[in-house]
Order: sequence, then structure tokens, then C-alpha cells
Amino acid sequence: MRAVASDSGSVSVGNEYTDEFENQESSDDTEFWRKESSVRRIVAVPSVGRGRWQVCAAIGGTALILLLLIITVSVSHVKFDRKFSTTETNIQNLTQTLVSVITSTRELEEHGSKLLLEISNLEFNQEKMQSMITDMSDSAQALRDRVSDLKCQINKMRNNDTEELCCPDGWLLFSSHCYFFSHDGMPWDAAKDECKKRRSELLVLKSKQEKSFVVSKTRPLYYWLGLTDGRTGEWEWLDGTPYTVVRSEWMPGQPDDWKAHGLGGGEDCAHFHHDGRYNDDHCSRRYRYVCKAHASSI
Ligand code: MBG
Ligand code: CA
Repeated sequence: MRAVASDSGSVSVGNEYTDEFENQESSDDTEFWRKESSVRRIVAVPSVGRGRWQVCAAIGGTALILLLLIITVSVSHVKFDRKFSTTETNIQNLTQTLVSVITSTRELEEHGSKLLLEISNLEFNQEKMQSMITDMSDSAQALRDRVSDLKCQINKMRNNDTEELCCPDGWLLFSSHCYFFSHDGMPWDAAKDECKKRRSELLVLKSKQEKSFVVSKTRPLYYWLGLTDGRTGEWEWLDGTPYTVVRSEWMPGQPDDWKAHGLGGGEDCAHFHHDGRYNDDHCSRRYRYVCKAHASSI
């Protein structure tokens, strides 16, 4: 910035300061320097003061802005630090949880494997015990039969019985044969198997006297006997002896191979009706049964 002094003593600011002094026609150097000095005094003082204030204001403003900026950044930093620290703690907690979950899972897997092994051992033991129970049951049956036989022998000696043969407990003796009249009911096939287990056969009748004896024990209940037409369509006894139908031995209208029972098929198995006559019925019916064995073989 340049100060320009005119003849009238006014002061202006501009680039023409030097040129105008150069063009000025004055021989008095003292006058010039006096004027110049006064111009400098008058012009420079107010201009420098305002500049300083402006500079100060600018610096102050800048400092304030910087301060605000620093405060903002610091606050943000503190906030970020806190958030970061919380996140870090959360991640640590999550990691710990994950580790304990993995550990628990491994423990569970190990426990599961042990349990599976134990279950397999238990199953094996159960099978063994089941087999032992079956064996023991068979042995018990054999013992019962033996005891029954011994009782039979003792009774025979006590009563001076002439009968050579005798039957196990729960069996009835008739003409050298033992008969078992069941208390429970089951299908014809199961009854046949049950008699076999008892070392006997489902009843095969050989005489009228025998039939009278048996019927005197079965009346008035239903009992299966070993008579069927299921194998060939013709009636036959279980030992293969053919049976010719005699109407008087059957209930009126029987055997009729009735099919309307809804059980499938007709009626292939014979049973004692309430009065001892026969009826053919569906073999799945659960009736009592009669087993027969020779007294010497049981
Ligand atoms: C039932 C017989 C059955 C079948 C039926 C036919 C009333 O007796 O038990 O086997 O023959 O009669 O109606
Ligand atoms: Ca019938």
C-alpha cells in the first residue's frame, strides 16, 4: 500500500505515490521530507492499528476454531474410545461364550458316545438275560413235570393204585392218556403250538367213550379240538386220520364254512359247542383248548 500526498495537503492511498513525488517541482528538500514525515505520521498509524486488530481477530478466530475443532475431535475420540472399548469387551465375552459352547459340545459328544456304548452293553445284557430267562423257564417246566411225576408215583404207592400210569399236575387221566383243559383262550394254531410245548397234541378223539369223558369236562364252554378242513378242504384229524361228517355230531346247520364274519375266508376249525356238539368257526377265534398225550410220554 502506498500513501500519496497532494499539494492541498490531502492524503490518498495508491500506486501513484512515487511517480507523483518524482514529478513534483520543488527545490526545497526539507519541505519535502517534512511533508513526507507528516504524511507518514498521519497516514500510517490508523492503517497499522486496524490491521493488527484484523490479524488478532483472525488469529483469535482461527485459534477458537482450532480449539473447537480440538474439543470436538477429543470428544469424538473419547466417545469412539468408549465404543471401541465396549465392542472389545463384547467381542471378548462372545469369544469366551463361544469357547465354553465348543467345550460343552465336545463334552456332550463324549457323554453321548459313552451313553451309546452303555446302551449297546445294556442291550447285549438284556438279550443275554432274556435267553437265561427262557432257559430258566424251560428248566422250571421240566422240574414241575418231574415233581408232578413223583407226586403221581407217591400217590400210586399210598393208595395201592393198580393203574400203572399217572399224569402231571393239572392233567386228567383217562384210559392211559392225560388230558389238559386250558383256562385261557387263543387262536387254533396257537393252541396247537401250546399243546406241543406241553409234550402233547391238540385233541384227536379215538372213541365215543373218550368223547363222552372230554365233553363232560368241556361243557358248557367252547374248546378247540384237533379237527380241521383247512389243509385239504376235507375234514380230518390232526394226526391225518380222515373224518367223515356225521350230522348228529354237529350243531344244526353245521359245518357251514360261514364267510360273512368279515374275518377273511370261511370257517376251517372245529370246536366243542356249549353242549359238546361241533361247530366250524374262524380259526382266529380265541377259544380254550384240549391237549392229549399218552400217560407214558408226558
Ligand atoms: C353261528 C356259528 C358260526 C356260523 C354262524 C352262521 C350261531 O352259530 O357259530 O360258525 O356258522 O352260526 O350263522
Ligand atoms: Ca360254522
